[in-house]
Formats: sequence, structure tokens, C-alpha cells
Amino acid sequence: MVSDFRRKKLLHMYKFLDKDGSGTIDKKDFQLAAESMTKQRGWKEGDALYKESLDMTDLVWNALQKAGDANNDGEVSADEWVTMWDTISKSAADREWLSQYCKFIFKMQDFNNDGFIDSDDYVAARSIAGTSKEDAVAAFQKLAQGKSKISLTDFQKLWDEYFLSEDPNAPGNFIAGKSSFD
Ligand SMILES: [Ca+2]
Ligand SMILES: [Ca+2]
Ligand SMILES: [Ca+2]
Repeated sequence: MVSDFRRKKLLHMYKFLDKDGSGTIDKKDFQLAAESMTKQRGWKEGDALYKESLDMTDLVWNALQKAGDANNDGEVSADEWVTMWDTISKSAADREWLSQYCKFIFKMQDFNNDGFIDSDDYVAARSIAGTSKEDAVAAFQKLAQGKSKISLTDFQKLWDEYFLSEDPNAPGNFIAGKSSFD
């Protein structure tokens, strides 16, 4: 059973992923996300990072569809999404794609490409998603827990907390830039 708090967290991320606002998540949303991301970062066709973004988008969508699209209609509905995370938290389901997804998001947020996410990286990354600088700085401080930068190992832990933890005080709740989901 997913708690009310965790359901709100999951649905917050769901809305964020529903790029065309259709109310469900499908391959097109992931393509739109990849397009806007590569545009923001200035990666063009032929660049290694451009190709990596598109490949990763394909990999993540295919894995997400396999894990979450229970009725196999090509979309992951909000109910399917929540059920999928409930299943993942309870079973030894295939988490390899999640860890690859996590690494990819980490890389996307590491703007200066030094292998860590610092406050400046995080503010820049969140501004693309519409988070104000003030909120992003505050969220970074919660995520980093006193450190000046977040390593991939730290990030992986925060990432798991966002999706899997029922604890309203878990630092990972701030991964989407805020911790209140009402
Ligand atoms: Ca959609
Ligand atoms: Ca479905
Ligand atoms: Ca960095």
C-alpha cells in the first residue's frame, strides 16, 4: 500500500513527466523531454551527448513501459505508475534501468560536467523545469545535507528515497525542487 504522502510525490513526478499535458505518460512525452533538454544544453545532431540523450530516452521509456504499462496500451496511466512503484518497493524487480535513469538524470544536472552536482548546477537544472532560484537553492541545501556538492552515490540514495520512501523527512523528497506535494 502506498501512503497518501508517497502517492502525492509520485503523482507530482508523473505530472512533470507528462510533457504534453495529455494526462498520461507515453513515448511522446519522453521524446519531447529529450528534445527540450538537448535544445537547452545546445547539443546538436551528431554530438555524442545528443545521441546519448536520445538513446537513454528510448531505453528508459521502453523499460518503464515494460515495468508499468500493465494493460499494454502504449501508455502508463497514473494508476499504473503508482502501482509500478509499489511493486518495485516490495519486490526484487529489475532495477537496472532505474539506476541507469538515475545516472542519466545526474549527468543532465551536472552542468559543468565535473562529476558532481553543486548548487549552481542544481539551480541551472531546476530553472529549466521552472523552479525559482530561491526554491532551488533551498532544495539543494536539503539534498546536500551540509555538503557543498552531491556525488553520484549520494544522488542514487536521494533518488531511491524520492520514489520509494514513505518518510516525509527524507532528504530525497526534495529531488523535484520541493517537498510539499499538496
Ligand atoms: Ca502525455
Ligand atoms: Ca497502460
Ligand atoms: Ca558539476
